[in-house]
Amino acid sequence: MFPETFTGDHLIGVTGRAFRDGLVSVECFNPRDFAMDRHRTVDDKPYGGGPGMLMKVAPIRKAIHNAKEAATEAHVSPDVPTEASKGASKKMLPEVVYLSPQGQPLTQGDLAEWALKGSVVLVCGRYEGIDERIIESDIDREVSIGDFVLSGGEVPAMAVIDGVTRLVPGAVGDRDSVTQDSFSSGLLDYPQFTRPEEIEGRQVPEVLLSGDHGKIERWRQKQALGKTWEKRPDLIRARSLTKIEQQLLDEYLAETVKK
Ligand code: 4GY
Repeated sequence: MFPETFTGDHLIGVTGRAFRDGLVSVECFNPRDFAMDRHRTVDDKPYGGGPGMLMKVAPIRKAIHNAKEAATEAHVSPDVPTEASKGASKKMLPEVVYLSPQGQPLTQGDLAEWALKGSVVLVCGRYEGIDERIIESDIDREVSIGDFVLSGGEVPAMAVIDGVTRLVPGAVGDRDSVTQDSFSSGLLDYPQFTRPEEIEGRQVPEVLLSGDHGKIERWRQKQALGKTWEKRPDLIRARSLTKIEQQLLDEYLAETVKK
């Protein structure tokens, strides 16, 4: 309902560049453009009463269907072509994603999937949301960006667009910074340091000044494991550790208890 949000004019940095270069694009389908009455009504009352309004069913459904149709053009199958499928252009439908606090947590894997597939339909709710039957019939997946409530789905959609954009080949100069970033490994990032060497008595860890790249890599892996264990133990539980990783984490814990 607020297409002005998605012009991309405000975008800076890698996402702004990717938009201007046409590596990614956003097309908006405004429910109001599909409203038939003379007031172009897009809201409706909830059955059972209570505060607030819901999105009117027909306009949001028509907007979703039109978006799906348009996105089908841009959509590519991520499948590696086989002898059988070669040339046979399968009409792949884009995933229709509804952003809401009731959704499953958004993951880096979701973003990677949508970047690879070439298109995704993001449904931005307003008011108190949409009729449950639309979720059942027209939404493939309900996804949340966190346990808090915003006033509409536009900001969550922008978060998705930003996260997908930096995974689009060519959008970020250094591919390594994308493949090595936090969560690709299922762990938090290791701590980072820049100049000066000392800030109010706090020194840059000596190993980072050593020039020994093997040692630095080992230290960073150990830090990533240790920090994740401290700050997000749920991520450690969700992931099995290799023998080497377990050993590094044990070392981190032994070294940290000392201090
Ligand atoms: N949190 N994660 C979120 C949100 C706003 C009423 C439905 C969230 O994804 N979306 O808070 N969305 C609501 C507002 C309609 C979307």
